[in-house]
This record gives sequence, C-alpha cells and structure tokens, in this order.
Amino acid sequence: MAAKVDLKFSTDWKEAKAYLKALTDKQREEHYFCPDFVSLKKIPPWKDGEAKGAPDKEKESHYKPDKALNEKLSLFRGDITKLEVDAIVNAANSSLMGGGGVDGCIHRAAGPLLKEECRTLHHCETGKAKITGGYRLPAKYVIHTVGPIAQGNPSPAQVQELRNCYLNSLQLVLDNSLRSVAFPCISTGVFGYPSEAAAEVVLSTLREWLEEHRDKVDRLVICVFLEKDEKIYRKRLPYFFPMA
Ligand code: AR6
Repeated sequence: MAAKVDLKFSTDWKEAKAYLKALTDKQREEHYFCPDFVSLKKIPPWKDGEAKGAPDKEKESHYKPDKALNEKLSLFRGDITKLEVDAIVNAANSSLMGGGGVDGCIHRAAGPLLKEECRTLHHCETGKAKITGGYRLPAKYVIHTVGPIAQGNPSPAQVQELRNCYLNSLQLVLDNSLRSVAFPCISTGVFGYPSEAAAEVVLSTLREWLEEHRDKVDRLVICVFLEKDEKIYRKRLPYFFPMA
C-alpha cells in the first residue's frame, strides 16, 4: 500500500486521488471533512417518504405505478456535501473554478485539491458535465455540470440545456460504473431558473432515464436545500413516481 497521504496538507491532486481510490470505504472515512456525514443507508427511498407528501390531485398521472422504480429515487433536504454517495453533482459555472451557492460549498468541503483537478479540465459548456475526485467529501466523485442562466421564463433551448445537465451527469455515472448520485436543484439559485419549472424537467428526466437504466444504479437522490423546493418536489413526486 502507498504511503499515507494527509488530505489536509497534500498539494498533489493526482497522488491524493490515487491514494483515496485504493482505500476501503471505511478507510476513506477518516479523510472526510465532516464527522456527521449521511450514508446512503440513512436516506430513505421515495416509497418511505410518500406519506408526508400531499399527492397532487390536479392531474391524473400518466406514469405507471412502479414500486421497484420508486425505490431507486430519494428526496433529501439538506447539505449535499454531507452525502456519502458515489457522486454528488455540482451546479458549477463554465470556468469550473468554483463560485457561490452549492459550488462554493462543495469546493470548501472538498478542499483545494478539487480546484487543482478542475483547473486541468479547463472549461465546461452549458448542459455538459465533467467528473473529478471528491477529495475530502464523503462522496467519491464530483460531477460538475453547468446549468442554463434563465432569469425569468426559460426558453425551449434552456429547458433542453437543463435536461442535458441531468442526462450528461447520468451518462458519467454509467461511464464510471457508479451506483448512487445526488443532484442539487441545478440553475434554480444564482442562475434564476424558476423552481417549479425546473422540478418538472428534473422529475420527467429522472423518471424516463430510470425506466431505461434502472438496473445500472441503486439510487438517484434529489437533494433540495430550501423548504420551498421540498414542497414543490413533495407535491409533484406522486405525479411522476406514483405509488402502487
Ligand atoms: N447543498 C444542497 N443544495 C444547496 C447547497 C448545499 N450545500 N447550497 C445551495 N444549494 P446555486 P445555480 C442549492 O446558486 O443556480 C455559483 O456561483 C440552492 O438552494 O448554487 O446553478 C456557480 O459558480 C439552489 O436550490 O446554483 C455558478 O456561477 C441550488 O443549490 C452559479 O452559482 C442551486 O443554486 C450557478 O447557479
């Protein structure tokens, strides 16, 4: 086994990434930035959360109830940086060099090596996604995606760009054989995409993707931060993921 690397002081992202990759899950824990991380076991699948949500009676769902599919999805409210999943998604900007919002939280928690690896990726176009290590995060990887800047009503092109953020991130999940991933509400903060409209895009995209790839993943986590987003998702989840 390679010599121990102290993630707090290392300045070599390649060495740190290779070192972390060789560790067992238990060994990785001592490098986490926080002791109060949330393991996947502690994040209930959507079937358990349903009782707390008021079903949306406005529209009859055209999606079929599918118990096994619902178990692949979770709604979690809290800080995405605490989640011990294979990957968390970062709502980044095209420079990939950090910023405010969830991007700032992820960079602070992962530590400076994340920025060093991001520097080598140069840039990311809107709707595309790139992957790095997670460093001091409980998540093994960070998938950086750039949402559309939609102040006000999104155009059809911006709807498609938001969808592409999720689809391209999920493609990286498959390409890297990852089994669990958590998404923040991409574009709905600084980038101004309306939250209700974003939730429709997210839920339809995740539902359709899961129908095609359900055996390839264990869990997709929608990580909301704000109470208003939790309410929106609780209202619309029964439409896209109806209970049997
Ligand atoms: N965990 C989970 N969600 C969070 C967290 C957190 N720790 N912190 C904020 N959110 P935003 P955008 C939620 O603004 O709109 C940055 O400067 C937040 O409540 O982070 O895609 C980048 O560098 C909101 O629901 O991302 C870009 O320049 C969601 O994360 C720009 O902002 C997204 O809000 C990207 O803007």
